[in-house]
Amino acid sequence: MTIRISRPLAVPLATVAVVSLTLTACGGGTTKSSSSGDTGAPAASTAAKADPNAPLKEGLKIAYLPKQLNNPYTDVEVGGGKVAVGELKGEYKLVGPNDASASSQVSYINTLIQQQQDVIVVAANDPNAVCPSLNQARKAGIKVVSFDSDASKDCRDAFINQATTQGIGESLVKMASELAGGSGEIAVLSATPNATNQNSWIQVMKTELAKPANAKLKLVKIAYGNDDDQKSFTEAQGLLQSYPNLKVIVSPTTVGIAAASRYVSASSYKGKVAITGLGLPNQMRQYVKDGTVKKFALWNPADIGYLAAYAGAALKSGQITGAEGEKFKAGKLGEYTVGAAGEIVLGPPTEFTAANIDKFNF
Ligand code: RAM
Repeated sequence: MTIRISRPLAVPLATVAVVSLTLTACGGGTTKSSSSGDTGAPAASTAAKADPNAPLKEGLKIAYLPKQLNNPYTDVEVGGGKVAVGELKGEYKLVGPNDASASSQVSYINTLIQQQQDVIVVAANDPNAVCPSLNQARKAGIKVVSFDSDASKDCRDAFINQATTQGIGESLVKMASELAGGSGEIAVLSATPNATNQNSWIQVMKTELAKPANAKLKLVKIAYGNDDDQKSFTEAQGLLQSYPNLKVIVSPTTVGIAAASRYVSASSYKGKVAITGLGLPNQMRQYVKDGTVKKFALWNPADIGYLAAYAGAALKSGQITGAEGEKFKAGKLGEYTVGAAGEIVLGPPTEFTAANIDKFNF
């Protein structure tokens, strides 16, 4: 399958030279929802015609609904959104639950509809649970942009993906393989069992692990820390106790990787079991410095929030409808092109090691 990967014109992830992971430009796409069913989707927005020259509307009410509020990743993400909404001369709003459980976001969406927001930017805790209310919002004229964790594509206008799903899954396996020396037991410490983003990355990981090149790597368990620090800590401990031959814990969540690193750094497993995955450099710095963690990856979460605001404003202003091939400008990030199924890809992730981590501050 070939998809169009949107290429920003000028998008350094940081102002310094960094080692970017090599990503393939195939596959990826949006995540699959198990049963989208009849989601009450309004008539396809693509029926409307995009006018790339339409002026960007000012004063737009742009509301952010991340997976959960008490997560340092969320703070960085919506921080970028706030900056962009300011540039757009709009009204920024942030609401959200304190836990990332499947149905925790529905009541917030209903309130945002009543408040007549212009754009809802949402990181779905479950691709389908949010759908009926998101489609109510769309029927009321609100543009829905999913970011970070996609909603079913039947109930949003565009999806800001942090990097290609394929690329993230591949890089997770690549880092695990390097750390395991090409063979041995690995485990995944994920976020919640319903998270669209983690589940789609794990799906790619499984496909990668089934390839002959990875035949000696064995995925023994997928554990869920629910993006709760304490539960993630306990799950990491449980993995190490249950699997004495475990070589690597791969945690594709900033909450999980930080909790697992904290556990291992103070345990007898330090230096014996590797931790990798997706982490915030500021949370991971101490574990890289003390030798617990050799490498991990991420993108700049602030850029996702920033790009989502510009995509929402472009949708609400009629510059784009979410159809493949449409282009819009995203402030300092430059021009983006909408890919297949309304997906807009931020750019490649960055791999962090002791050699470059001090160049990043988020
Ligand atoms: C956690 C969340 C988020 C994910 C990052 C990598 O903070 O699960 O959705 O994108 O990790």
